[in-house]
Amino acid sequence: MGVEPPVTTADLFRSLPDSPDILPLGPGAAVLPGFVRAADIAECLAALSGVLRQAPLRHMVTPGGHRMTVAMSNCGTWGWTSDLQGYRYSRTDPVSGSPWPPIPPLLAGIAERAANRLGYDSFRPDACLINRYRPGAKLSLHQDRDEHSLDQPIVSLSLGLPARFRFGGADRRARLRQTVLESGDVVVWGGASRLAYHGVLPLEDGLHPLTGACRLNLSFRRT
Ligand code: MD3
Ligand code: FE
Repeated sequence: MGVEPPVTTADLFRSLPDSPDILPLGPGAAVLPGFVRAADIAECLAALSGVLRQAPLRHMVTPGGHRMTVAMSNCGTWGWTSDLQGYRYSRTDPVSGSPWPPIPPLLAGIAERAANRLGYDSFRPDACLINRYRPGAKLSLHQDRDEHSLDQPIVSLSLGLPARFRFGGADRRARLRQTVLESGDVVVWGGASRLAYHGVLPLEDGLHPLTGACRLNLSFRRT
């Protein structure tokens, strides 16, 4: 009868993610829960309010003619837009005709540090899509494929009310998994997960101390 070698603390840790603050979601994708702490979230929101004064949130229309329930805006060199003509990145805000406001350095720094944690050492976002969900707002299952840099991740920062997020694989038929994204959570979507189908279920009612009855999601991209 063989005697098992003793289980060491190192053995126990090998079966866990590299670090308890990184939760793998899929190939190349991971959540950094609470990467932005409550005290810093207020500063993120202050930076964001400056952006939204220059480029107010608006409900875009899909190429199919549906008004999106999520209100959107952008900062960065490029901004994502949708209208009856299609989806595209534009240097200017179609509402004002002016360039989108720059990405506030505080926010770009958070996205870059999060990407660094997952091994992307040269992530420099040139676009940041700002999504605002009020109760009932949702995002149907889709892929993000309007960018050229599919080797670069998308980094998302959630602020305010929690949301149920669904994601599958690069094939629409892949089975869906769900996770709740909370205020301060950052998700890095790279590698094989970059083209994963994903969406957000209708936001539930609630009140967040910093955002009130809404959730904001910032997704940092390299076009
Ligand atoms: C997974 N926004 O704006 S961010 C979007 O919470 C979008 O507002 C969601 O999907 C939101 O396009 C999710 C997280 C996210 C962003 C890009 C991804 C997840 C992704 C690209 C590939 C796979
Ligand atoms: Fe998306």
